[in-house]
Amino acid sequence: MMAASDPQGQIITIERHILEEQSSFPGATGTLTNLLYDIALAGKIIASKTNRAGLVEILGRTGDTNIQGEEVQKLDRFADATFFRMNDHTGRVALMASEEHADILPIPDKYPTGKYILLYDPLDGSSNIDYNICLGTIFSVYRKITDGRGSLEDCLQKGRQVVAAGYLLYGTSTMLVYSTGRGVNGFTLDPAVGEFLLSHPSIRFPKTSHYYSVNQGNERFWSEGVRTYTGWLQGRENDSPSLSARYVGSLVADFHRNLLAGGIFYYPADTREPGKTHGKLRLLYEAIPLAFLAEQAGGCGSDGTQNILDISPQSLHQRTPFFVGSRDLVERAEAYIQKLG
Ligand code: P6P
Repeated sequence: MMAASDPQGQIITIERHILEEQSSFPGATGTLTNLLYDIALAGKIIASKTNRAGLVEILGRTGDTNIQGEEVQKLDRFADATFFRMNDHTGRVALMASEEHADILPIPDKYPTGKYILLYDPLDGSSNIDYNICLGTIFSVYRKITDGRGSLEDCLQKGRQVVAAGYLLYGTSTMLVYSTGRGVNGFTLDPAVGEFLLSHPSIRFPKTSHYYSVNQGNERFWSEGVRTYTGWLQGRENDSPSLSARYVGSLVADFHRNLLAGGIFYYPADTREPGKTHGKLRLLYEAIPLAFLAEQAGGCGSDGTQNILDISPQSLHQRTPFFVGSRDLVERAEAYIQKLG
């Protein structure tokens, strides 16, 4: 639903929306507000490059591999550096952690630190860069819980402690979708004026779902419960929802479509190799922020047995099986896994 303006026809920019949200938080100092501004600006800068990724200076691989063992694209590195540099000097953040880096990212000593912790996947879906397919940035914000300039413990908080989370989607248009715990709102970048304008207020999963998103090329590695659940989604049972399959291979794009149209994304644990027994997706950088958003929109996120937001992270790059989307579909997946394994 496009609603870039309020009933009186005024244009609602993300700046105005964040400021108005701040006013509903007693005692808010404006630090989180400004941090969200900084994230929005980082998104605009990254978007300006993803929209021109076909040009030599930003396309292609760097020849390096990241902590995940994945090839680092020039655009990955650009997005990662942009997120860090937009936040390293502001005094709003005590510590950062990026899906692209093995360890936590302290604030340089020459800069002040603040009370928030920022975790981000700077460019999710980057294996799709060469094919001009949607990409995304995913972020989550926590309060610092330790003394001093922050430590790993600050990054390993449960998803229930998330203060704000969201994603940027670099698609046919650039969107910023975020929540501070008071519902989910979507903003579309108007490149003519360089502003994110409110286009999707108060997003909720529809009551009726339409899509399921999973890489069915991995089906032979799934448990019996997941295989049977997938058959249910496809219409093989009397009470099936008979959904259509949609799988982009960029988590943010798949999540966003299912959020607006109703559906579920899942990347189950698979038995292919020991490292993937726990699934492919990252708990801190992908599952927790999207599970937070899903819950704020009336859905939920699960690892197949428990709510993602209740998991105590043990390491920065911990992986997890991930089921996220319309609540009824996620809960049915849990039921099949509980019954059949
Ligand atoms: P597969 C991208 O690399 C990513 O992390 C997510 O964005 C996406 O949902 C998933 O991996 C795709 O993985 O194994 O289906 O290619």
